[in-house]
Amino acid sequence: MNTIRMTDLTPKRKRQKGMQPSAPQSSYKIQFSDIVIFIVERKMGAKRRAFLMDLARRKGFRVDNELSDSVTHIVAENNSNPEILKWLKIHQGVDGSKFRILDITWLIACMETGGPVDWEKYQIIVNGKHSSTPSLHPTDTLAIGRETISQYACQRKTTLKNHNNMFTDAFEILAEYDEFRENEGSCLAFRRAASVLKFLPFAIVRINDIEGLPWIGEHVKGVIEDILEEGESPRVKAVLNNEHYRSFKLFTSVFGVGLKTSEKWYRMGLRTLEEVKGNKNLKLTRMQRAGLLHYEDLISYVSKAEAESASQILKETVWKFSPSALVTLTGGFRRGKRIGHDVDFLITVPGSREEEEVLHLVIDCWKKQGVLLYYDLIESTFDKTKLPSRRVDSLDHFQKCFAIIKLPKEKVYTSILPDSSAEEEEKDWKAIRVDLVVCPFEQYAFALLGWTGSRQFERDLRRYATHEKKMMLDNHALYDKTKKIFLKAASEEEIFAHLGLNYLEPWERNA
Ligand code: DCT
Ligand code: MG
Repeated sequence: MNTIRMTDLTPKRKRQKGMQPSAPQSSYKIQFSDIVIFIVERKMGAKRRAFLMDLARRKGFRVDNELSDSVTHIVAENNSNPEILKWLKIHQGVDGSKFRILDITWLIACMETGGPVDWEKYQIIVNGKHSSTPSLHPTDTLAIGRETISQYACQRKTTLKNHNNMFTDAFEILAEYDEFRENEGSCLAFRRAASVLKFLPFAIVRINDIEGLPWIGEHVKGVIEDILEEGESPRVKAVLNNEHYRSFKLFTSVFGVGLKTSEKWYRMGLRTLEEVKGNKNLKLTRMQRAGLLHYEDLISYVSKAEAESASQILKETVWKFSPSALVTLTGGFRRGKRIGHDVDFLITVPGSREEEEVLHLVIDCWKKQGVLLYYDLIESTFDKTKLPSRRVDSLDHFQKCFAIIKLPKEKVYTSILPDSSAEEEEKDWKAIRVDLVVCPFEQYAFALLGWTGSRQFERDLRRYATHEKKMMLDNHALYDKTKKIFLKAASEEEIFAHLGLNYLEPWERNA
């Protein structure tokens, strides 16, 4: 059990002066309306104050920028009571003695508990000491269980409730930067750290909170420290302004453009999509041309409602040819996400070989109906004499179709002229990306598990199978190397059981 040490909350570096803007209170819903908090900047610094204000607001607390009569709780860090009273008098022109003045650990305890906690033991009293030392850090129970936090995402329940967006967003940017530079090791390190932080049931508010967590290396720790102390990471800021990163981010946002093409365009001195489109020497693939043509639609996320209507359209078509086919929404939407960059589907036909034909029939039908804006059909390359792939990130061998379809929508007016001035044309559809994957019924559970993701979850599941169980898992099968047999499974639950893992629901796989 660890008790709160005041040194834990002391910033290490001298911070820059000046107010750091935080998101306004109105951005967040107030859940505890009878508490109004004011945070004293003295000794804490503007950036840390803004960071804590933002965090508390996100947790449903009302935190005011100014000290007014509405304030019920004043919170300070590393200050004695007389110091605070003097500061309040000079900087706010108020008599602070009429307020309840509490140590910052009260606010932290509230945020970790998810609601107001008793304030008595957190009061900063006149002689400058706390009336009683705050005894229990609400994460103590977790700290005890820290050793049990697995290094594998498949042993952690990770829902979409992320208490540490501030850090995981930063890691995602740094991981992308490394991905673009092909620094695979460092990229993976940031992704693994992000995955661990997404799992944490509390927000990190001080550096001790990350003690004992897996995958927190020096670089990762440095970024967390920066954000805790300054409210932002200079490293992330530099990446966001980096020309290479910005160009790759833009280029790879086009459907059909990967690292190789981005590198080529970047070397050619291209920096914008206008320059790409205007360059007559470029040989674009059919996929890239479609990606550029429908760029605006594809860059705007697909909503859950749009995914549902794509699902309806697909089912109607599939069932015309194979009434007993199973059509399952996979990918992020199956994990409960509200938005996605595409919609993923898995199709299988129990008790027949009809699945071998169904995709061709769907494509022909959609072509006739004018639903297909683009498609790339890849035939199955599955070879049942081969063992599951050793590569964690390898593609599977199912027949699949990467498509862009027209999704009918409410009437939307889009300009067709570049200066967007006059003429407007009615466009009653939106282009969305759809991945259709077809699998034989006996591989359905493996395909479903593989296509549900997240990618980080899948990577760790395979790594776990290899290193902890001497088994090989991919989207087609599970092979036991010790017994030299393939382990059959009719459901995801059975695959988890073969691997000796507790079952995780799809929405707990958001690692
Ligand atoms: N997948 C896989 N092998 C691939 C591609 C994907 O096993 N080569 C799995 C992992 C996630 C799932 O399929 C769906 O992939 P995406 O659509 O890229 O991810 P997502 O989780 O659905 O996220 P998004 O919301 O961005 O579509
Ligand atoms: Mg997807």
